[in-house]
Amino acid sequence: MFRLVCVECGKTFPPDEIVYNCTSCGHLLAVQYDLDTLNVDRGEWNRRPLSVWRYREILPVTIPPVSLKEGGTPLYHLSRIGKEIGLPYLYAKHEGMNPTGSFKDRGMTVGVSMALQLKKSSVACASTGNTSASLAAYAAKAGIPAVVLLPAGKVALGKVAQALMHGAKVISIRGNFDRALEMVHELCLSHGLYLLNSVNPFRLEGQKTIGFEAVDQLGTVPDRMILPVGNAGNISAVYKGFTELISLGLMDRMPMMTGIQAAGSSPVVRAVHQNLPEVIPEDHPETVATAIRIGAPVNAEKALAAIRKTGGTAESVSDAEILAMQKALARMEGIGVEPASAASVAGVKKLVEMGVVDRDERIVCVVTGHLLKDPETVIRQCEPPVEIDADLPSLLSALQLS
Ligand code: AN7
Repeated sequence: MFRLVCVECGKTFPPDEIVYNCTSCGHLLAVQYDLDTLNVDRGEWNRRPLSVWRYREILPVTIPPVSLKEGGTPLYHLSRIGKEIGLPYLYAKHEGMNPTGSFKDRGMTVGVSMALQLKKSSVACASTGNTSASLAAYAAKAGIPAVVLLPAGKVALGKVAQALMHGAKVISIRGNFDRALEMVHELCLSHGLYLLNSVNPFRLEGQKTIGFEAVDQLGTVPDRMILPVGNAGNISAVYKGFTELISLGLMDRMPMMTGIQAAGSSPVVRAVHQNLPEVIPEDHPETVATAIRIGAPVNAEKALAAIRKTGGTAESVSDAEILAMQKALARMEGIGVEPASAASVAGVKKLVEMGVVDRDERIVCVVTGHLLKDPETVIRQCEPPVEIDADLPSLLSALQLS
């Protein structure tokens, strides 16, 4: 059994009420389970395949889920990059290996399942790209229509391609993501579409399983979890999941939750550094990592709590640092990620150099989306292929061999 509870005033709502914000104070909602009456068996979990649904006792879905086999993503030891920056226990959880190439699939398998469970017949979101790609695919699997709003000209090519091909109604607005989210929220309230942005507490339930899997794969609790932050939903989700495992007696300590933003779009970092009670939105966020080009993160209050209660921190990285780490991951580790994802690893490098992170920490960086999401940014950074005549002397000459 579960209910929705306001994170600010504690007002509760029944599990089948369609509500995205507290009707009393307007703050965010979270899913709350009766953990002390839950019968969770660690051995039983370990016998199930590594996936979102391994942890179904602490997920809200009671119907057969809408699933494309999400989760179960690889955890890689970053041996070369770790050696270079002086961290022997540095790992990357590659969420780009999900069905549509990002961690959003964990949220959407739960969110779209909940749409059906709540008898909703259409879904919608605003997106910097990955959410729209994922929603389009899961709505297709569920057999219901999806509407997605994108900031015109600011969504990576692969993501738009996915949303279009999976059959969503794709609308580009002449405005940024933050405005698109306001618009789709209003549309959902007035016209009854089911809103699947991360303000929807059920979506975050799916995403918390990133942390569960990381602990299971590592065989121990990491000292620190590092995530790129846009809307701040994912870092909030992973923290919430950990609090549940601790309540269930399945985890004995809390990792330091650490968020990384792009320098041109870093309201959460500013709030942490200046110890502000809440985030001050940025009107004109800008970064090459378009996935996290977000000025008014809707989950900021949850993320600030996660960072502060765990002794974590937040830091920003420049676009140049992001792109350099994207290339390092690709060339030194064989791991292909999109720019926003590289922010988490670029961030840990900076935090080590600043002396904030200890060298003996066991650290899991979540890399959130696949390299192929944003081919245009890749092409801009790499030398184009050398074109030659189709004969061996030309090949040898191109390779500078004699
Ligand atoms: C690759 O798709 O917000 O802090 O609309 O695509 O939970 O927002 C994407 C966010 C990190 C940030 N990495 O996660 C969207 C969207 C990638 C992302 C984030 C996003 P949150």
